[in-house]
Amino acid sequence: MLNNLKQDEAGRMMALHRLDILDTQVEQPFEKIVELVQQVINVPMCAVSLIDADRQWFKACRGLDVCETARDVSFCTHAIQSIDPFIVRDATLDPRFANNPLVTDEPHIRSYAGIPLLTPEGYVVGTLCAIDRVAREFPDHEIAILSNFAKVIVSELELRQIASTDSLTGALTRRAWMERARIELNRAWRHDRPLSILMIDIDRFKTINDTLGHPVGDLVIKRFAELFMKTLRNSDALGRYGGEEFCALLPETSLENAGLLAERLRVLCFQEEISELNGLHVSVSVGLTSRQNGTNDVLAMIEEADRALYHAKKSGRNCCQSYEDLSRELSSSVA
Ligand code: GH3
Ligand code: MG
Ligand code: MG
Repeated sequence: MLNNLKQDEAGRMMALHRLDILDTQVEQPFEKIVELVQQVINVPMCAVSLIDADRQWFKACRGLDVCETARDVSFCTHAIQSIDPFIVRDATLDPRFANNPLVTDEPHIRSYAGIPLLTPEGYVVGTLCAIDRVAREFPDHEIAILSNFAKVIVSELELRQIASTDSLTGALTRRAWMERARIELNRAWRHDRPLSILMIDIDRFKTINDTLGHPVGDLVIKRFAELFMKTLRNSDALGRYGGEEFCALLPETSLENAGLLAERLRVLCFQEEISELNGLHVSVSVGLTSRQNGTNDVLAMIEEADRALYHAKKSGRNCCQSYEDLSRELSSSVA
């Protein structure tokens, strides 16, 4: 096997996060694989494990009743140090694992075979592992089967990533962004943390297409997306919500800070020089909203940001509007 393993942890974490797989819902291809492994290798436990900064998270598993464990006790942490299969025939005889709580206590792991999930870039993001409660060998033909399944998993992860990326801009597709927003909103809700979203729509975009042509329109969409991605933080997520409409997910961001960011993006867009526009400056309008106490519904937040965006358009475009200011104005004008 080609030894192109990259071992820097920061790069490995970025490769893992690019896959956008952590905390996502159950998906069929991975379910089928763990089921097949369980049957073919005849093991009580099997998992597709992704190694995050301080935990291992199971995209799919059988025979284990948790969806994650701490990284420091996990066998898979050892398995990702190399591109070769990592095999423990009897954990009670291995000084690295004899006192491990996963060995001495539930689920009483006794033997383990983990195949590294090696991405084409050369990072091991996790393992496919087969686990037994008795000491056992994992003969070559079983390791070969596991290795083939591990390759299928990596292909599935790549396909998933391609399907979740908008080809023109590199932003997330609407579906992938919604999935990420759902995960982040749940997290914000659980830990009572702030979270905001922006909806950004390019102003009078039809005119650009009509006067300068569709390819120039495409170029504007692409350049603005680049500008957004450059300006957002790593932990934020940009989605292409529709044709010339973007959505930005801002975890750990208050409404006030989201407002500052929205304004910065608005100004950057308007200042952007695109030679194909022959001196024309293109603007955007932004609607934004923040997680209210108890809000746990992505669609409700999008609806709020959309209403604010609609209002920004009505107010003359090239401006930002928050849903919170809007509803305050509306309720004071009713009173
Ligand atoms: P407003 O300020 O109200 O947003 O005006 P607008 O012209 O931007 O309004 P609208 O949202 O109705 O028009 C968006 C246009 O974007 C319509 C569609 O033809 C064009 N469009 C959608 N997707 C693409 C794309 O991928 N490339 C290009 N060039 N144009 C697109
Ligand atoms: Mg528009
Ligand atoms: Mg639009």
